[in-house]
Amino acid sequence: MTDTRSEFHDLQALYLPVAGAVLLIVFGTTAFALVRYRARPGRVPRPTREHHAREAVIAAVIAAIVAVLLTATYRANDQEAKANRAPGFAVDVLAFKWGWQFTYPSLPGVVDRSGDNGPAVLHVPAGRRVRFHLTTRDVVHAFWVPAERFKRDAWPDHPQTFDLTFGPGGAWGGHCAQFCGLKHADMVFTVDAMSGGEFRAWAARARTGAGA
Ligand SMILES: [Cu+2]
Repeated sequence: MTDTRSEFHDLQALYLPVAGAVLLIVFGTTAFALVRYRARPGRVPRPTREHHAREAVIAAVIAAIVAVLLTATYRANDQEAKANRAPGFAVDVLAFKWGWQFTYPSLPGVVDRSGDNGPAVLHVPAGRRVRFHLTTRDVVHAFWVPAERFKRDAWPDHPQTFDLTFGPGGAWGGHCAQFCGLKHADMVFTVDAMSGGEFRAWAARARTGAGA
């Protein structure tokens, strides 16, 4: 999966009407019962009766809705976790207390790291599939880009592989999403998604800088 935004947008479009309908039914029947069956002088409540057939139908309908939601959710999660067979531009992400390091296997020597110059910048080509390898040097962190609707834990001994595609020309914020100690809140980075030409120019500059 590369575009996690569309995947989860579709999922939200399924959940929202169901949640809305449940809200209307619950609040509606409660309000109706409050008004219609409120206590009045001289009124005696009718004894309740069992409605086995009706209750069985309602249970079946609820079970069917849950089954649809579960299937759609697992399918979206599965799509998100699946790395494409053809890896795109590769980035190795190393999380550490308390920063990020981005290296690029196709650009040897080029390193973007959090440090004195501020948060690390992750450079990626826009509109192209980017293959990530994510791990951590110390404790568990999490790679989170809210604009991509993507979050993944970083484990010390279990590197994670996933694909993402970033929209054209933009800079987005990224955070560590797993409380990891004193400076957890400072563990941020920026994603700089550049168009093809811009990206090639950056790669050429970065490579020259790395060689120097
Ligand atoms: Cu962290």
